[in-house]
Amino acid sequence: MSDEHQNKKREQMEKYSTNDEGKMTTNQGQKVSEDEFSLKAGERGPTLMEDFHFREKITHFDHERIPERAVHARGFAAHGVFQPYESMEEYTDAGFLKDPAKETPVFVRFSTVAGSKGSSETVRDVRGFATRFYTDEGNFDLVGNNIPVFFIQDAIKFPDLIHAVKPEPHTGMPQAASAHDTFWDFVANNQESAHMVMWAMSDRAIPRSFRMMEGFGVHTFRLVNAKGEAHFIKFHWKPALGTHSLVWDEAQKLSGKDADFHRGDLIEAIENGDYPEFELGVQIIKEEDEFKFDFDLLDPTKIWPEEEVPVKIIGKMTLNRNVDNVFAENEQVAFHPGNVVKGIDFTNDPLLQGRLFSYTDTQLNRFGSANWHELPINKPVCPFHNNQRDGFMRQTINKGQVSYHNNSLADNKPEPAAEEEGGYVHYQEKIDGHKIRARSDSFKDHFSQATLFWNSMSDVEQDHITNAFSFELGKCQSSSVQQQVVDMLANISLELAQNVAGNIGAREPQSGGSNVTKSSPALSMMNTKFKPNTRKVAVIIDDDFNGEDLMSVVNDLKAEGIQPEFISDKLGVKKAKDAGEAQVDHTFLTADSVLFDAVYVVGGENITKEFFTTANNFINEAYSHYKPIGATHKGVKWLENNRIIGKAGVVTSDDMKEFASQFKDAVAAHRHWDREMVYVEL
Ligand code: HDE
Repeated sequence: MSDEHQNKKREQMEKYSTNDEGKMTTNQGQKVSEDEFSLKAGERGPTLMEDFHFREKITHFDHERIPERAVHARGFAAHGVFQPYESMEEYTDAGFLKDPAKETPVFVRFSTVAGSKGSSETVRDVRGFATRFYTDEGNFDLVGNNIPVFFIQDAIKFPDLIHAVKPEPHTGMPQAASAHDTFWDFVANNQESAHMVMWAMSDRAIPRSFRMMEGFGVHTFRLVNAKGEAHFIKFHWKPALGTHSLVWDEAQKLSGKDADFHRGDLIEAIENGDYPEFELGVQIIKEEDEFKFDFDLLDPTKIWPEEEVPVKIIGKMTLNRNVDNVFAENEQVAFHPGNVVKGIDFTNDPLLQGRLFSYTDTQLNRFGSANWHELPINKPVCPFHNNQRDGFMRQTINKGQVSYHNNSLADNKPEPAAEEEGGYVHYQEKIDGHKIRARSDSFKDHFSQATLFWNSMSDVEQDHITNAFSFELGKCQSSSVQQQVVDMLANISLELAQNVAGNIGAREPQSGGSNVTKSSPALSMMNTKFKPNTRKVAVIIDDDFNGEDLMSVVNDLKAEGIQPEFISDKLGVKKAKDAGEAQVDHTFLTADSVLFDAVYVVGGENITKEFFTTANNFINEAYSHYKPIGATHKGVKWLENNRIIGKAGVVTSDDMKEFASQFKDAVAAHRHWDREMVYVEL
């Protein structure tokens, strides 16, 4: 085992790992002499019941599947570490947040919500962002999403929401998509969803990469310090590479070209040593300020605008190791928002309260036993013991006679007090109320923050939201549902409602609108970080290119963390006209424009018509997705043919140094929205 990235969790998991090297045996340890033919009565005779090897192999296979997650079935995970920048002792007694020298192992699973386990990864959906911290004081699971609010305010509505968004029961369609009647019928008739659907229709719901998403704990939690003093907080993850998205047409095409696009991207980045990094931030509100805001802190359909309550960055998470086995780690991890450590506590957010029940229950269904905490990926790195015993698949051999409390025969008592012994003590919030099934009046404003979100978007982002609503509602069959949603949108923005109505043939609302004029610049992805690192550039190349110039550009791009890959008509080697050659990574058959962030057209001296036509489609598609396009040498001629020279994000130059520098900036910008499309003249 290499010592790189060694930590307590890894050491623990290594004990369960096997390389399956050596001679094959049955599960009982008998050496297997033959694994190709079952035992038969005669070469052409029936298989014999006594073939224990056959029976064992088939039986195990028959039972290999476990139920997929009810939601978030499609996901992928990685290991890493978290380290705080400073001690958060003032706010929390959580050990892993108090010592800046301490590295805590983490395991993160990213996911889509609606799709089944085998669905495409680039669909329009919320992304799960679940992080487990294996702290010395037990597991802390921050089970969040890449969108900071949720569709509903009370957990009792979760089954309704999920029934509405999952494939419709009478057809089993559509897979991994919200663009159908039942989802939008739910939204129109449960208008607390208004804020969240604005996010879900924005580009946040089609991330470029798991590495380029923000993460949010969504609910308000409490941090509690050693003195028992509490603060309300919200958790944030901020990606080092900034928050970036696909464009919708690209996302849809990617679903076909590479349904594993996001996991592939994560695996590759970690393999290349480009470890994804996320900074942990907290927004903090004093207990006595609970009622000072125009939203209720317990309402999970509300954000705390960053301009009003700044995000304090408190540490960094680095993902540095891929999983060894997808089932044992990715599938068997059982997150639970109720897994907290001392110093972190819940609030009365009714969505969070309901989640605290659901996650235990769902794991019982997935694993068929209460012993899932014994699975290697779920085991805390600190010792754990109590009087719980037995059950299906129990592995621990609890020695001794005592499995009850109180007792006098053993010393297995609870730790009495938080401060002295580290036992978890719940924050002693005073509660006084009537038993009642109701929504608090303070939860009833469903539209102000939806408008805040809309106001905060750039023109491009607003266009994308309008188009997304038009797409989703355009896919609905029921004109009543379409109209109900349009009428609902009028409460957020009349302009949005009217534009969507125009696109889908619904009646344009004439009144409505919002008097919210505030905006929150932090919500716009235009204000994120822009970096060239790990962006993939398709270098289109044929024989007789200028070798020296190409290498100069490629080296300069690589120095900026950009990843050039060579694309041509055939695999093999392409020869330069001067010195050098290039190994082709992909052909036009195996690669596609949507798999790259940018295109660099180098060309060659004597390309064929077929080559030119195929390459042209590649370039045009990248252009239509607003991607950076660069060209030197013969490539410049091609772009002239396409009439795209001089357009935004299109870089050409005779000077290779200057070209590489300008192209790098164009790549860092990611998309060039102010680019005009080239239309066919009528
Ligand atoms: Fe979940 N959610 N959820 N959820 N959730 C599950 O638990 C549930 C909610 C989230 O990668 C399930 O182990 C209820 C909000 C993530 O393994 C299930 C409610 C947020 C993941 C469940 C919510 C989330 C899940 C399915 C409403 C963001 C994937 C399998 C009260 C803060 C974790 C499982 C992973 C998974 C229930 C709402 C995030 C069924 C009842 C809000 C990231 O237990």
